Amino acid sequence: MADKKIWLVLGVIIGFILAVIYLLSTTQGLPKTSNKKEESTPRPSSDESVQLITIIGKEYSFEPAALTVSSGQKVKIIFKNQGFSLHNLVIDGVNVTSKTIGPGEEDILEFTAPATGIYEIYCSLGNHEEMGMKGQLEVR
Ligand SMILES: [Cu+2]
Repeated sequence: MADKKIWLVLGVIIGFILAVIYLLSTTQGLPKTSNKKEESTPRPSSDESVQLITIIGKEYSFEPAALTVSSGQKVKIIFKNQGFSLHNLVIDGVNVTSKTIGPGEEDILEFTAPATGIYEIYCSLGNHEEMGMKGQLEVR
């Protein structure tokens, strides 16, 4: 009697596991073929097209001070403060402003390059811009 029960329970468990495996393989298999094309097109193109730029800010400069990007390009700027006081990075006309960060800190700015032209970059704190914390973003 006890043996029969164990086999019955085992049979139910094995049947359940097989059913789950079957369901998983069919549910994964079906959308895989339909999603593949949608997923594979945007992923590589968005990753490839991001232009990564690192800008070092300190007293009183940006390095590099001249940037060139293409209009419509996705741009990711890693702004690092390697000075000894607070700094930030503002790009005029692009609506891009970093956080004000302390020495050793960094902030990441992401935006899509606007229409062609030259956009001023500066630090908006104190007289840092006058002292030389400025640069230019050229959009071609
Ligand atoms: Cu500054």
